[in-house]
Amino acid sequence: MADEVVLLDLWPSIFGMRVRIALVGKGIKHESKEDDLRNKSDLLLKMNPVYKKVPVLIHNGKPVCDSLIDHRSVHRRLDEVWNDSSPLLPSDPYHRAHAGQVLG
Ligand SMILES: N[C@@H](CCC(=O)N[C@@H](CS)C(=O)NCC(=O)O)C(=O)O
Repeated sequence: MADEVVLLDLWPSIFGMRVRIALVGKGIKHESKEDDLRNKSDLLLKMNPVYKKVPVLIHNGKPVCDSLIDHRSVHRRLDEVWNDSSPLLPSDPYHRAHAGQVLG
């Protein structure tokens, strides 16, 4: 079954930009949905009920919410699932931690 990847986004968002670059860099087909942060969609409220922020990466119906926290959790997820193409983060845990600090 093909992966379903949806990005809840807002085009000027630097956080969203990080995820967009990662998706394109890894060649992951996805659908982008712009949200209106003054009138947040039901999907955003359902997928990120605590912080209600974009970006949210929805992979096969499951959300990953942060582009920065936990050493870029969206990026880690993309590397874990699409591990056959262009790694976004170093494999070494020490270097990965530094990538999160320096680039975050
Ligand atoms: N920790 C989040 C921050 C995301 C964030 O701050 N998104 C802003 C847009 S750039 C947002 O959705 N703001 C809506 C709000 O604060 O209600 C990340 O790393 O992705």
